[in-house]
Amino acid sequence: MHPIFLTALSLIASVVIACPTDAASPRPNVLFIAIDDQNDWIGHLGGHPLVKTPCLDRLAARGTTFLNAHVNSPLCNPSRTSLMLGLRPTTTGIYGLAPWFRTLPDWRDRVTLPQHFAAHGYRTLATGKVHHGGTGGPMRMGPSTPDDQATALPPEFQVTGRAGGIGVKPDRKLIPPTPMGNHPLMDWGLFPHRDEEKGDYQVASWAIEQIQNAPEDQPFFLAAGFFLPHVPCYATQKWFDLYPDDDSVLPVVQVDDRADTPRFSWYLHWNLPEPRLQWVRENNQWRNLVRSYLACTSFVDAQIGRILDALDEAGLAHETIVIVWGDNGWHLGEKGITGKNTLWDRSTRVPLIFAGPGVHAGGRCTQPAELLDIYPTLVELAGLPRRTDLEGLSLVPQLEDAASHRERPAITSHNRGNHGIRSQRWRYIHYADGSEELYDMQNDPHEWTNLAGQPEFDAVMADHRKWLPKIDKPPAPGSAHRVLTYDKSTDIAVWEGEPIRRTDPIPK
Ligand SMILES: [Ca+2]
Ligand SMILES: [Ca+2]
Repeated sequence: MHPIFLTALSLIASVVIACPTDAASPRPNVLFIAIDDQNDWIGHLGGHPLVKTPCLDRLAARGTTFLNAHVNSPLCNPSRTSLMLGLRPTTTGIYGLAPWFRTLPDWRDRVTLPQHFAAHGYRTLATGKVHHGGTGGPMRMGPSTPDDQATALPPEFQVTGRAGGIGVKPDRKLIPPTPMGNHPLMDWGLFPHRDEEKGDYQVASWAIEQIQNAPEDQPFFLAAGFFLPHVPCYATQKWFDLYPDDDSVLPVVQVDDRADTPRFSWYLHWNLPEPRLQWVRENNQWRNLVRSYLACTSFVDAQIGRILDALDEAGLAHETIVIVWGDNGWHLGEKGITGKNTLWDRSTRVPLIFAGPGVHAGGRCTQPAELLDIYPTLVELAGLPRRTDLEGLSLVPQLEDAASHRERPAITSHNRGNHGIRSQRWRYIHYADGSEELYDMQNDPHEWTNLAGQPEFDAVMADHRKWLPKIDKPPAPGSAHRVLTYDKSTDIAVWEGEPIRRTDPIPK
């Protein structure tokens, strides 16, 4: 056969071959799953030896999981804002539970991650806690007002479903009054109800309906945000029964662990509703809290499993990118506290799992990753136009080869001047008053021995200091709730409007 004819034939063949591929591989859907206050107590992350999360572990096995993924802020609103905007908290000045970023002129028109997908033909849907204020907007207690409508902006998502949240709850708190305000959310324990009465069950059900009824001619970006294991952690007997009712469930702690952490480390969680370890111990609540948290973790895992099963049953698993992330971790006694608002691994390390088209199956990445990386990663995976105004780095190299090197460490900021730098081996912390911590995560995974100040680690410290954010904005207008500022000239910190002096006793 004549060579030109052969070439023509092969061209035709390649066109013919290409056509069905294009038809069978439309732009991938995105299933975007958030878990609130979920630390690294996930089976395959190894954060707790007894935790049962079979659904997330199965997802990790069919995708790539990040074993060293960290939040950019250890608190709901700043963490989620950072992820959705693709900007560090130090760039926006959003560190507290307020403001909602749309109230700030700089970010009023910012195109968030789902809006970028919407702008490129995706149908965007959301249910539950995706932003700090649910599917969008500030946390509100009542119905919308005419003022809201007057300042109406394009919706964060085109379609919104069940609000989720706590769902059914007992008439009164199950645990004794907690110090530092006896906050109504600060509660946990065994509470009889049906799974279906929980907000998270309803969130999963709504997401499943959307998958089952997804239009065939338009890709979707479906966000489902789970509230648990955020407090209050109520669970029924069958979820409690997954865990032994003895002290084997307790995390290992060192009694005087805070002896070598700077006093300033307390300022980051100075006066909060979350009780200290001493209180949960003295009130016989430690095991109850740990089992409640574990039970709720398994409950959410099962709800995610329901959604993933629906995706399989709809035949969409091979054309849907699934991503699961947690917005911040939670201490359950480690470092003498419960709660978040710290720069240690228990507060910053979270699940981050990708699966689906373009993602290597069975990948386990130990390179540091940040939630900030999700925006550019999903944009690249879905083949959308890239943006040049994002501060994260695409994780696609690690999704193709988990060993692919990533130079940048994970950087977590909690209020201006306080930063945690997590590299593959080390955890370095710098506080606003200049005090520091350093941990060798390889030999001291519990971060028990602060190495800062030991001359043999000077080079490691210097190496990590290089990554401290160059932009470090003060709190944005309207900042409130868990906001800390510090004045070097007077050495006075201000926590939620109240001054803290060097000699003030640490609140219990
Ligand atoms: Ca949270
Ligand atoms: Ca220590």
